[in-house]
Amino acid sequence: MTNRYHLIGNYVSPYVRKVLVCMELKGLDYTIDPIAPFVGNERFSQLSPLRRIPVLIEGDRVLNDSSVICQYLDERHPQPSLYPSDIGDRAQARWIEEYCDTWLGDVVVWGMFFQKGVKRYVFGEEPDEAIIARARDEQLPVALDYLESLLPADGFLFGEPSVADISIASFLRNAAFVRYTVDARRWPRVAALLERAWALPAFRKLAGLEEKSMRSPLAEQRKVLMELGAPVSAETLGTSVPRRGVMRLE
Ligand SMILES: N[C@@H](CCC(=O)N[C@@H](CS)C(=O)NCC(=O)O)C(=O)O
Repeated sequence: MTNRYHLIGNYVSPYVRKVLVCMELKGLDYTIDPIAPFVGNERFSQLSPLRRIPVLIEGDRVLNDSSVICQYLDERHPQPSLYPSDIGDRAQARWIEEYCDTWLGDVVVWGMFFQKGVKRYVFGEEPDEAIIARARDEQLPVALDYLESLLPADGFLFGEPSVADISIASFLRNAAFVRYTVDARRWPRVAALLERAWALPAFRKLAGLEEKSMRSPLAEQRKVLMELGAPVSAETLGTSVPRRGVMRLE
């Protein structure tokens, strides 16, 4: 039997992780084509006009953007709900998700993870140390101050884990990938939330696949992920030639 959902996107992407955690929390079956956006073929360009991951395929339906996908999955499969029931809390959760997708994405993904990982290992270029230092020493601390001011001392933001907690934990995983540890003395609530969120079975299950992906060249990732039991699809939209995305020059 074919799975209802097919996801295109690499395990190391925080946007893909958001969707995967939602699917795992909801117990949905899926297949995955774990490509990096940079190696997508022409078919990928058709499915993802901005050449970005994740893309969710459900039969003839193609959905782009992690927030759109998470909300769609939540509406299709309401239990457990990943959006707070109170309208005000729900708006707040969406804002935190948006803040992570945009600003934490800029700082953690483009300022740190792309520079230290993708740029060197995918494009064979030297990282820009000034961009990394600014992201790590100036921009991320301000973002962590802001998150610290929002977070509760215990539990999750709105009781049960919501898309807001998932977003924070997904993006800060990428900071951990480049060996950044949130200082628990300076940001105790952020550090504790990360510990709680990353301990959820959904995050734990993905962590093994992320770590293996990080340690394997793109060309070998499908094979090693299959060996680990990941639901990798038989077909891929990946090529062996990385190219720059549509949206960014850096
Ligand atoms: N707003 C989008 C952003 C997705 C995104 O930027 N994904 C990154 C992967 S970490 C990507 O595909 N980047 C390629 C590019 O921008 O060229 C979402 O939430 O899905």
